[in-house]
Amino acid sequence: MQIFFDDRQCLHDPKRELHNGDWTDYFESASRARAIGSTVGKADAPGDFGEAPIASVHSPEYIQFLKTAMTRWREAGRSGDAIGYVWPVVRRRALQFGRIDADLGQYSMDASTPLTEGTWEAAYWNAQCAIAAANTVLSGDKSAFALCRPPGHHAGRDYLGGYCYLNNVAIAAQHALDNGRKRVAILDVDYHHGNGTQDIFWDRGDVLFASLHADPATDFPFYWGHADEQGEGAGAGSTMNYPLPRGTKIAGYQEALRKALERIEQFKPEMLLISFGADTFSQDPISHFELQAGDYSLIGSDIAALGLPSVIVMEGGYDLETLGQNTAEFLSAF
Ligand code: SP5
Ligand code: ZN
Repeated sequence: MQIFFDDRQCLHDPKRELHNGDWTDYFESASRARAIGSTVGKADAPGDFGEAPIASVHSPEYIQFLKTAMTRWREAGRSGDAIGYVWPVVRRRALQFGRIDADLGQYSMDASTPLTEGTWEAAYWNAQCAIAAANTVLSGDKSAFALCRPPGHHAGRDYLGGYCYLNNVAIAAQHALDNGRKRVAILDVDYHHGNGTQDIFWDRGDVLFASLHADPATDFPFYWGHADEQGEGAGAGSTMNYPLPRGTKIAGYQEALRKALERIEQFKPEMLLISFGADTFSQDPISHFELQAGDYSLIGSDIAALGLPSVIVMEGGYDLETLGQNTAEFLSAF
């Protein structure tokens, strides 16, 4: 399986985040990429597909914000990473500000996703990896892996959050649709709900979004991922949410996975894109499922049994000791 990674993805390197009310080292570190890279085998740098595939998912204002936020932050006299501290609750109005703090709130959904000097460049090459992986499968390979980091599934059309800036899996899915595919499915098996991906394809009938995740009644991102969220308009019924309780083990996980896979089969997609997070692992420092080593090959096999051309995109997973092994195990099923 071809694997895509670009060293520039490590230019994004926030120092710390707010965790349970205190500052802690940033969980989504560049070391994650190295941990995964050391177990999954040789990776290739992606080609440069340009900004157009990114702009077909994200708004021009948001892309401009990502590119310029750090310069504006410095111009405002700030040291350290750029983090918002005030939000337009329920997006009151589309006001235009010149003030960086106001824009940080306008274009983000949480305070745990700082911008650093290298964030745009890292996010850009990160997205190129996802596009390259999709392109490889469009060209006939059975599967490909985008070693994305920072992750993407919490980022919406015009907002960042949950360690995510550009929605890599959504960009790859849209790239497939813009290159001749009529219907694609996205299966999200990160511990957290993929709110950004859901928002992006909410009213779209050509993309099925199915997600298994910790019940948002107890876990981030709280405001998305409940079972009754099923899409609207042309997308009514094309969003499927399978919230699972904390403590979920492989048996309960596979039961929900079977339902999601049945739904995907009914949809008859031409391509499957998988948002893979290893933060479902029992030892993950910010998550609460009970999956064990060995379970990832079972989950991978269940998904691979669909026999669909598959693009696997890396999302979360924060236990550096086991992240590489669990990811390699999942990939080996494809
Ligand atoms: C891609 C991805 O996995 N993003 C996750 C973002 C989660 N950010 C906030 C997590 C807050 C976790 N607090 C957990 C307390 C556990 N005792
Ligand atoms: Zn996650």
